[in-house]
Amino acid sequence: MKKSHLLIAGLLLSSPVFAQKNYLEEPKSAKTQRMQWWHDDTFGMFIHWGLYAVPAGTYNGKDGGAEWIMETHKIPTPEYEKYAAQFNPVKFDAKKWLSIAKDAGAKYIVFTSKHHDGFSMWDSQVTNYDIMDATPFKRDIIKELADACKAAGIKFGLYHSIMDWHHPNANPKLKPAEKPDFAKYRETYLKPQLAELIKKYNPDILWFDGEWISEWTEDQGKDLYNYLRALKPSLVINNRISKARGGMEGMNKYENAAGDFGTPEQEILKTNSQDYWESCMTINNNWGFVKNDQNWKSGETLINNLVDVAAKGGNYLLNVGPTAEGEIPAPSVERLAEMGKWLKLNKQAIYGTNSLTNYKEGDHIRFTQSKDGKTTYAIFNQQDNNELKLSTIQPKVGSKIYMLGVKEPLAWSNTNGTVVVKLPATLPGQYAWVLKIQAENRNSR
Ligand code: FHN
Repeated sequence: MKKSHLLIAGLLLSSPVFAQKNYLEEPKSAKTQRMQWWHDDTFGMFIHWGLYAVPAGTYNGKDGGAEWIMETHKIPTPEYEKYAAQFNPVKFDAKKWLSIAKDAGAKYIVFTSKHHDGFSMWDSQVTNYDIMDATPFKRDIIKELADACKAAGIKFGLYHSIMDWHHPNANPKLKPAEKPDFAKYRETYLKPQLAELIKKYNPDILWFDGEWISEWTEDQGKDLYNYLRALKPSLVINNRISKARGGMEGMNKYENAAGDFGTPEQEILKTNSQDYWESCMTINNNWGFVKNDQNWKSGETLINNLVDVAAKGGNYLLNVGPTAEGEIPAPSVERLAEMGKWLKLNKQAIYGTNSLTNYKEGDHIRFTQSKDGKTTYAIFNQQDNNELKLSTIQPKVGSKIYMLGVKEPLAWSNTNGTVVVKLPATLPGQYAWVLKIQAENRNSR
């Protein structure tokens, strides 16, 4: 090819027209491949941590708000900024946090890089309102967490709020000299900070929030999605980069929205879904640390939630809110450890499984299926006189039925489609048990 043609080709290919790939037009097969690890991992640990851990839910003697305390008590920005000088989490130990996540059976974490209060939990080049410049702690928390994730073999995700109560061009309540210029915030602050996070810490997931503000639009979400995927094509990004989710139910209300998965919050879908989705939930009642919130869900409830979510084809993102000293509250650690103990025995029924069209039988039995479709897992949390009756699935004639955690196969019969499985006198572990059954069933995904 002549030099002149090479030059023209070079100019064309470097032009935005050719360079800008539209990741929103990604083929389904490519998305399935990109999302496979995320869907297989099923269980993640959410971490809400920032300046709001200092007041810990109480301001001027009044309770209310956690990570929302600035808004709840209408704390003026200069007043709220003072928490930065008090933020010195001397007990923070990223490796310890990751061992808690790993012991829980979590396969990824999602950490709040910047919540609505606008405080950056890393050494940002576009602001001094960050952990390195504004606090006595002066350690790059996000780098320590990213390194600990790598060492622990756990995927790393970052939560990032589009809404920003601190930035003069993002918070319409502030009266800067000129009218807030949201586009300026988006182009000279939001996007550069996200580019920093990707380039410095290489996250696997970006988890947006605060998209409900009137300044944010679906078109801006699409532009941001393409911008981020161009920086890291393998990124997995939630649907709160767009405007599509309908409130806390979390699933898209219209087609072709930006984002890869739905985000039900504090709730689980009522039925299974062929779309990617992740239910995020607190263990007590708050995302950020609240010293007076001792309303902890039981380990049994959390395990049953995980089973229900997995049977419906979703992921479960369970939150911890560390203290201002940098410690994950003991009641959270205890419950996460119970989940890890259960998963140690029953993990093959959760990780890397698919949802079934008939994902449940009654209120106390859920089903998942192996990827090859040959094995169905019946997960139950109630049984009568050491028997479990099933009619939704039909084991292969002559096949063996096992209980996870029990060596010997179990006796079973099938009379006109009613399968009765004889359970061991002593069941392994607690709260819920798994039968491994060779049964061919129609897969919902
Ligand atoms: O306003 C936030 C809230 O503080 C928390 O971060 C949750 C967790 O997803 N999301 C928003 C409420 O929907």
